[in-house]
Order: sequence, then C-alpha cells, then structure tokens
Amino acid sequence: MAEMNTQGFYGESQLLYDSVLIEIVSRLNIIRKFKTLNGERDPIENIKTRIKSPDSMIEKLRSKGLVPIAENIPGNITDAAGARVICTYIDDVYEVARILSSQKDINVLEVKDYIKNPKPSGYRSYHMIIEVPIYIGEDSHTVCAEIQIRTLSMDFWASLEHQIRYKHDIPNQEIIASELRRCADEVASVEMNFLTIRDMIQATKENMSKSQNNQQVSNA
Ligand code: 0O2
Repeated sequence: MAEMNTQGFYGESQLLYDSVLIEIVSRLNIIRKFKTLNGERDPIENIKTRIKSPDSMIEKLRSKGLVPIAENIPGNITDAAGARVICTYIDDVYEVARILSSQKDINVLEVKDYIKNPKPSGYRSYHMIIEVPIYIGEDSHTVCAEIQIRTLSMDFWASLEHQIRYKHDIPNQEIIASELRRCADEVASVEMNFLTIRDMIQATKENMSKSQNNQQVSNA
C-alpha cells in the first residue's frame, strides 16, 4: 500500500513540527558555536531530524485507542517531531542535555536515560521530551518534541540493530538478540576506553604546557 505523505496526514500542524525542529537545531548550533568560540571542543558530531512517518503515527494513535487523525496528537503523542543529536563522547551527551534543560523557555516533560539504564535489547541513548514556545507569525504555540542524544558508537549500534530487527524471517532470533546485547556491552566498554585515552592526552597536554610556562618563568 502506498505511504501517505506527511503534509497529507499532518495538514496545518506540519508547520508546527517543522518549526519546532528548526528551533531545536538552531539552539544546538548556537551551543556548538559558543563552545568552539570559547576554545572548547564541539561536543556534537551531527544532528538529524524527522517528523514521524504517517504510517508509524497512525499505528501509535491506534495502539493508544485513539482515532488515527492528526487532531488527536496534541496531549497524547509527544514524538511527532524528533531530533537525534550525535555526540562524540558520553560526557558530551550529558553536557548538551544539561545546557538544553537549563534554557528557561524549554520545559522538560520527561527524561529516559537509557545510558545509565540500557533497554533489555542493549539500546543506549538519552531521551528527552521537551516543549518549546513557537511563534507562527504573531501566534504563540507550545510544541512537544523528542530529543534523542547519544554517542557515535551508540548510534552505530542502534542503526545496525534497527536494520536487523526488521528482518523477521530469519531463524535463531534468540542467539541474534543475545549477540546484539553482547555487542552493545563491548561497544560501551570501547567507548569508556576512548574516554580514558582522551583524558590521558588532555592531562599530558596540560602538564607539558605547565612545564613550558615554568621554564619560561625560570629563564626570565
Ligand atoms: P521512530 O521511527 O524513531 O519514530 P513511546 O514512544 O514513549 O510510546 P517508548 O518505546 O517508551 O514508546 O519510547 P522510547 O523508549 O523513548 O523510544 C522511542 C524511540 O527510541 C524509538 O522510536 C526508537 O527511535 C528508539 N528506540 C527505543 N528502543 C530501541 C531499541 O531497542 N533499538 C533501537 N534501534 N531503537 C530504539 P520509534 O517510535 O520506535 O520509531
């Protein structure tokens, strides 16, 4: 069956979902600029956005016992608009989440920390449901969105797992699921090793610069 296009399903509310994603991406880009102008590392590798496909939204509305029309989304579904933020390291994930949450006009409705508490599948990611004021002309609207923040390696695992999960006609599902969980643990462990290496390099750089400064003082 042909998929319905998003404009056909969402109608006028499509503008709200497009706008909330523009707003979120803009705030994230300001965080990146602010960090790099301060001589810090850009914590974000890339940002992806999506409006939930009509088929997926229809299924979600039905699963909640609602008539599958766009008018039933506000107050019932919070992830029609979604942004995925890919960070370099785990501490970048929490830093980006902390900055967004500290912005006065962003209301954090829900947080699911699947990094501290991974899903049984092995899925790791930090999810926030937020609401933000959006101006369409002179009218203000409060619009919800889901922000998924995760590292490159969490994203790598989630993308592969997502592809594999939809191939239902394969045998040995149990073995595959347990292998995926094992891979998730290994990816998490490699990620911690990279964090340690990064911190070692940083500490070495700082020590070298301190001893250079001391040398300059004693030569003066
Ligand atoms: P799509 O196409 O991204 O929209 P809820 O949305 O609250 O009713 P749930 O499962 O409690 O349902 O929400 P949760 O846990 O915040 O997860 C929502 C999204 O996280 C999913 O969106 C996926 O994008 C992602 N996700 C959650 N669990 C997994 C997992 O085990 N593997 C992978 N690869 N992704 C996961 P949707 O709605 O499924 O799809």
